[in-house]
Amino acid sequence: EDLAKLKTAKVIFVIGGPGSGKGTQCEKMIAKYGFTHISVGDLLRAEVLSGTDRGAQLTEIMEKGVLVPTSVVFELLKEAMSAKIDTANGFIIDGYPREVCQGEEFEKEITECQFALYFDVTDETMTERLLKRADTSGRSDDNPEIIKKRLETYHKLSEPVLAYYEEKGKAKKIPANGNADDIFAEVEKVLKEAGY
Ligand code: B4P
Repeated sequence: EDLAKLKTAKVIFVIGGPGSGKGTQCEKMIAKYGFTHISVGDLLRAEVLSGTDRGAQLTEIMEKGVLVPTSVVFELLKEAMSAKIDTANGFIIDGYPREVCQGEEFEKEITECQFALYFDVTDETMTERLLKRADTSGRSDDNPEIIKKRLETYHKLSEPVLAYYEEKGKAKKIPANGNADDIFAEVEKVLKEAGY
């Protein structure tokens, strides 16, 4: 019954490497357009803090800079969407899909996304941003060794996700090495074209 409702959801995916500015741009989109934001990274960190068995296993995985099993991510995502479906005015799902199979599963079980926003940033810039955030984030994965690993994981598993949506004609690629306001101006153009 829940799944039937979810199938009616409007969904925009936000993808890009670690430190590509997903969270930052999502905040701006929520403020301007009133979308409902789901950050998969935040869901996973909340699960860790909740002290469940599922959470305990996640800490270890995230501190290795690798991806959490797709089945776990999908369950958390469905729970989070279900909790908000009655009030949601379109979802932006941030940090998903991070592997092609995640996108395929979502499409099969829930719905096709409207499009995937992709933030295109060099490894150097991503690394710089994450190291800067490390001063204040308290995130155990914001350290040089794990950042390197996260970038590797990203190139191997998440970059193919861009190609997957390009093939479907659904990728919206945004150059995102610059400052957050200039990047947001590009995001606004994409959303305007999409009718928002
Ligand atoms: P996430 O929480 O998604 O972490 P992230 O990739 O680092 O992105 P985040 O949104 O935090 O950073 P942002 O680029 O906005 O994932 C963490 C871990 O969770 C993964 O490694 C993985 O293990 C697991 N996980 C998450 N999703 C998963 C999935 N679908 N499947 C399996 N596992 C999953 O910003 C970074 C910094 O840059 C910030 O400090 C920001 O202020 C700064 N910044 C942003 N834009 C800037 C700009 N234009 N100029 C200067 N600085 C900027």
